[in-house]
Amino acid sequence: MERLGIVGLPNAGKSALFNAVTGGNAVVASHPFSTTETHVGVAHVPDHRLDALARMSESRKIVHANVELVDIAGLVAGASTGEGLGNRFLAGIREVDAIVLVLRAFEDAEVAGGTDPLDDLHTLELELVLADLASAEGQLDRRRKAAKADKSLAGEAAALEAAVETLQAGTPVYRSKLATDQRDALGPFFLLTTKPVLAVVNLGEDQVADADALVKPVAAELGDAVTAFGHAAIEALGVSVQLEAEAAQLDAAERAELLEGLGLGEGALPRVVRAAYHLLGRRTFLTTGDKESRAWTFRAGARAPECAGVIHSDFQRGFIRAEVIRWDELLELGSWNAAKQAGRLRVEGKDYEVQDGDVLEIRFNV
Ligand SMILES: Nc1nc2c(ncn2[C@@H]2O[C@H](COP(=O)(O)OP(=O)(O)O)[C@@H](O)[C@H]2O)c(=O)[nH]1
Ligand SMILES: [Mg+2]
Repeated sequence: MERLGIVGLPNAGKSALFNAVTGGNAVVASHPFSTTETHVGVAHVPDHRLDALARMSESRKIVHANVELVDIAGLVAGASTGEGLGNRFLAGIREVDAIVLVLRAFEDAEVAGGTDPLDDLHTLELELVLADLASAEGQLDRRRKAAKADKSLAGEAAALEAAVETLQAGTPVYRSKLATDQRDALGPFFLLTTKPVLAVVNLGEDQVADADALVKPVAAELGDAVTAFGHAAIEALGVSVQLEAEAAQLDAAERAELLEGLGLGEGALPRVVRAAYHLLGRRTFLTTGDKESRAWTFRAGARAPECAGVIHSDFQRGFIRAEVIRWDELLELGSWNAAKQAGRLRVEGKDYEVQDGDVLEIRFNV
């Protein structure tokens, strides 16, 4: 399962966000090191397509895609040189697939800390950059030597050199000018700022109306890096974490009423999880029937047999073909049988690139 690491300064609202998204119970408190150990929880990826198909099929069970969330404490200014919990947060960040930066905007005299999300961003980035710089510089000599002995390693060494230059200028790799193939070549070095980033600007209830004005400068600063798949590697969202955490405690109808009343639609928490899922290059295909409707996670660009293997390795090994239809076409036709009779199920072979929102049935033989 993909892991998202929540990173931010003390009191930015990391644990509150973690709890709101996972329904977990990380300690939420207004002092810097209340969370000295890392909490891990699982969040559903909300998906209205799945809900609609489950209603259509009258499924007895609905299974969402999931992501793992980690509440990583301990990042303070100077952490890379031993302040606070020192470098301990770094190990936590190395293990995640994407970083969720929580940047505080909410104002509350009782809760220590600054309230300018750009200040938070710069402080966090500096610590991440310093950590990466130490790590990248530490590996450079060895890589240069290795590249001299083996020319096929030259690309890797050159990418590392470019990264060191970027980091020395104080710029995280995710918003450097490095080309996509150079970024890919940095994979083996396990840097922190090569990971996709979702910035969550934590708004006070009274700031929700000004969300755009508070989020825009952060989005502009982060830039618009794209991944090897050509989709955004960086995104910024405004969320009133506390408000949404309170809403998350209510039952569905009350929650919808509260959020609608504030002009927040379905709320921002589903968007946070979905945005992160997409930054990771993850996509969803669906299966539906009276027993269950289910969202399955696959890698953007994967072909039908690989996707079949997500359901069961036998499906991949013995893959014959897939019957495919887009979720909204299926919904319109009303049932799998109706789609079949109308001749609307496409028959796709081994080379078919599965699309986000496809509904599949796999034919296999082992
Ligand atoms: N007023 C207000 N307080 C918040 C908000 N989000 C978090 N807090 C409070 O800020 C304090 C620190 O939150 P916490 O999630 O523990 O921060 P962490 O240190 O980043 O994990 C707690 O007292 C929260 O109740 C918010 O949106 N508005
Ligand atoms: Mg915390």
